[in-house]
Amino acid sequence: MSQTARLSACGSDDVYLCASGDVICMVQVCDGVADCPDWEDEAGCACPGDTILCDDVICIDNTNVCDGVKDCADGTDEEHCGESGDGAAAGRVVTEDIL
Ligand SMILES: [Ca+2]
Ligand SMILES: [Ca+2]
Repeated sequence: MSQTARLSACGSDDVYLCASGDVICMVQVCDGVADCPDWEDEAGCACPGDTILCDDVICIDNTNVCDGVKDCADGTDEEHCGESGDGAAAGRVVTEDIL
């Protein structure tokens, strides 16, 4: 879809400019899907419900935490498995009942 078509699809002026120059709709910001090439539109968003922040950029389902597979590029979802209490990084919500 061309930038112009995208803009008209968004309606009004509710658009977000990615650092890459791509234009997305404001409703696509923090919707859990990467619309900017570098996930920029999802950076800094609070993760909804049953998800955790991954790489400080994206949210992954917390059923993917400590499942033995690295879902985060840096493996943070597998990093603190088996540790207790303050082993978890600040801001990450890792519940005990995910198994
Ligand atoms: Ca998005
Ligand atoms: Ca995982």
